[in-house]
Amino acid sequence: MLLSFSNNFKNQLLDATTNVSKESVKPVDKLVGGLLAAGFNEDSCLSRNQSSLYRKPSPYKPSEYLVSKLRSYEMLHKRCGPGTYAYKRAQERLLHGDEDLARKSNAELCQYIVCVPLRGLGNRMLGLTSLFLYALLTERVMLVDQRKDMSDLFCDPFPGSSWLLPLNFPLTDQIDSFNLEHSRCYGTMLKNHAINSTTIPSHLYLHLLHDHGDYTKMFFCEKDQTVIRKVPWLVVKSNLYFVPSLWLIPSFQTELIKLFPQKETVFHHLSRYLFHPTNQVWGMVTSSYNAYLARADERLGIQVRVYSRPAGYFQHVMDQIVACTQREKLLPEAAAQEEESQVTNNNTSKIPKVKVVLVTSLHPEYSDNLRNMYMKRPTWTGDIVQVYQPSGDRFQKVDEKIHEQKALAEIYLLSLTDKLVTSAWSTFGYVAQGLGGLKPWILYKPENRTAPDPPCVRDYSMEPCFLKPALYGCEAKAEINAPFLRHCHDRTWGVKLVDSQD
Ligand SMILES: Nc1nc2c(ncn2[C@@H]2O[C@H](COP(=O)(O)OP(=O)(O)OP(=O)(O)O)[C@@H](O)[C@H]2O)c(=O)[nH]1
Ligand SMILES: [Mg+2]
Repeated sequence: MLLSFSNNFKNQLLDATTNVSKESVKPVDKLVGGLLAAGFNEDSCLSRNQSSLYRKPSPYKPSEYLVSKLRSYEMLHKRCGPGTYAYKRAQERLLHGDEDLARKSNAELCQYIVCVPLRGLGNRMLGLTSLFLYALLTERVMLVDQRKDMSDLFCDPFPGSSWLLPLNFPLTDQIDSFNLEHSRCYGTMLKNHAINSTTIPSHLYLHLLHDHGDYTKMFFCEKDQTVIRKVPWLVVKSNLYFVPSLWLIPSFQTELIKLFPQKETVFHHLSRYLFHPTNQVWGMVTSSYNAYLARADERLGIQVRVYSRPAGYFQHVMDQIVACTQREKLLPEAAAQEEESQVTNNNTSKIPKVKVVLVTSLHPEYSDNLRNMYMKRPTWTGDIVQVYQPSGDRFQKVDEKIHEQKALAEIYLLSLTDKLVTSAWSTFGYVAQGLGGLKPWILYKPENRTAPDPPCVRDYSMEPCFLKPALYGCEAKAEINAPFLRHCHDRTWGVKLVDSQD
């Protein structure tokens, strides 16, 4: 049985990669319901076309309006992206900055958003997705700081043009010095009365990081947006999923409702549109999948993030994982030694199911212990539990290429499971659940080194949590009361988008 599943899987892969169509093989929706554009060179980014072979089709369809908006965005990016005449002109304007920009209409000029996603892969992916949605809403071209490992991790998502910010971008040397106090930071300019609707700078720095100050929060106000809209170049550092606050800006809300009639699908669709692992990362995903996950009857992902300092293996976290997976019936109970013969007699006539558990963590001990538990003792249901952890690097090395490639491969693998357990507060888990279209069971954050009771809770949505919501004295102050926002299970002061409050 295991062999035939594996062979069938390989055949499907072969058919899809060689474009051979056979009646026996279901057609594969390579373009993800129209979300992805056709016309890419398949070999340069295998994940783009092969992902649909590894994923179940998403039950959530992108709206036609979103699809057409993405196609228009791609045209804009092609017209204004690196290497174009428009880009050269915009760069000159940035260097010389002597035009009266306030009098030029947006349509005449290409406008840009330079994304500097920061620290931690999950954080970066959430920041990028939020900024891309902002770019879509404001018709800006999004270019991404490539000095770290962007091109080692992700393929270009837009056809015929690069999303990487050219290395000779005139402000490259200044990017690292941009912070809350910088004279070009939006908050600082507001404080100094250095910006208003008639004094428009050629570029502006936006600090949308976890430590955003009160003035930064004005970014989410309608009247501030009318000023920011006129600035040709925005440089933004972000590590947050700030999409819920965009929803509170009235002029964006109308458009957002058309783009996403199902509010809980924003990250799901945009992440599947944007993030295509490079061939090197895809090799890691497919080799793990084919070796460990393809043959399973059921796949459970468990993402273990430990925040205590120092981090590492803790018995209370292990107990919490076992308690959650058993209480929620995600894994069968293992029998005690004296019960073994009883269990064996009970299950003689049953064909056992193979449940594969994919554990991701910086610490290998969690999967080691879970594996030992199921290796030593039979399960009450007779099912076989196999535990696999692709890596356990122990320490976070956020700027190391291979480390981050492994992290991306693991996020991707988690997104291919049937059911998912994640850790509270972890953006790593948020990305996996969103990509996978999975409502996870969240392991509550342990306090005082004890396993919480209950150990976990089923989330109400697959959307990521906005962990540090921006509230201020404009429209955004109504944030918590908006019918489409709800506090997160894993962080009471965080918010996320929902379709209904139930
Ligand atoms: N390979 C791998 N790396 C991990 C894992 N958990 C954390 N990391 C590393 O640690 C970083 C964690 O940053 P994020 O992806 O933002 O995840 P997070 O859980 O929100 O962590 P913080 O942002 O630091 O609070 C990743 O970029 C990885 O380098 C894991 O399970 N596997
Ligand atoms: Mg994070």
